Amino acid sequence: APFVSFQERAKLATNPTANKLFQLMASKKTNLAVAVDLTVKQEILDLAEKIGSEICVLKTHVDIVQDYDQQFIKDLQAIAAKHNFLIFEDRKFADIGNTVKYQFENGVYEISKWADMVTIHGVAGPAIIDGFRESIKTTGAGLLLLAQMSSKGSMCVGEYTNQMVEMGKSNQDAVMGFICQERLSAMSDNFVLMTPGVQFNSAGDSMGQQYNTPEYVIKEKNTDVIIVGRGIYKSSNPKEEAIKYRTASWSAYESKQ
Ligand code: UP6
Repeated sequence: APFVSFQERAKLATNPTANKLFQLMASKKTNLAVAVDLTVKQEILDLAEKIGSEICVLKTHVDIVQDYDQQFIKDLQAIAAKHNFLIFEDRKFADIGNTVKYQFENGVYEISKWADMVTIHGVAGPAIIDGFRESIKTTGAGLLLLAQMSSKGSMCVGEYTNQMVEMGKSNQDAVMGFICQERLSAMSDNFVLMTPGVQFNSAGDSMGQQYNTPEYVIKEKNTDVIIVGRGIYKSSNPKEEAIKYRTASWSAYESKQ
C-alpha cells in the first residue's frame, strides 16, 4: 500500500480521537504508546511525569490500581495536558451492549468520563458498539477493536480478524482503529493501528506474551503505533528507555515515506 503520512490520515479520520491522535503524532513526532501496568497510583503518576514528553498515548488498566480514587484521574489528566498525550483505558469490553454501557459509564471507575479511547472485543457481535455510542457522541472518545492479539495461541485470527475489520468499517464514527499485529489490506487509512507485544530484547514471558521489535512492527508489519509495557516501566531508567523506543519507532515510520 502507498505511504500516507499521519498528517494526511488526520484528514481521513472518521472518529474525532483518531483525528486528534494522528495530528498529535505528526506534531510531537512520536508513535510510542506506553502500557503503564503498575498497581500503585503514585508510581503510575511518577512514570507518566517522567516519560510524558516522549509518548503519544499512555495506556492504563485502571482495575489493577490498588489505591484508585478520582484524584488519581485528575492528576493523570493534568500530566496528560502538560505533556500532550492521550489516555487509553485498555478495558477490553466484551459483553452485550446493555452491560458494556454500564461498565463504561458506571461503577467505581466511570471510564466514559476520562478515557480518550478504550478497547473492545467483538465476540458478542457488532451491537456491542451501540453500548458506547450515546456516551462517546458527547466526548468524541474512540473505540479500538481487538482484531489480533500478541499472545500465543490467540483465537483472534483468520475469519474472526476479517470480521473485526468489517465491524470497524461499518462503525467508522465510533471506531478509531484496531489493536493488531499487522496491517491488512482491508484496514483503511482512516484507522489507527496499534500494536502491543513490543520489546527490543525479549522473545516473550512465561504467560504467553510474544514480542517483536519496533522496527519489525512499524516497518515490516506496517502498523502505526507501538505499545510498550515492561520494556519501559520495568527498566532501571524508564526515561532513557522510552527515548530509545520512541526513536526506533519514529525512524521506522519515517523510513516508510
Ligand atoms: N495487550 C497485549 N497484547 C494484546 C492486547 N493487549 O499485550 O494483544 C496489552 C497487555 C499489556 C500490554 O494487557 O497491558 O498490552 C503489553 O505489556 P508488555 O509490553 O509488558 O508485555
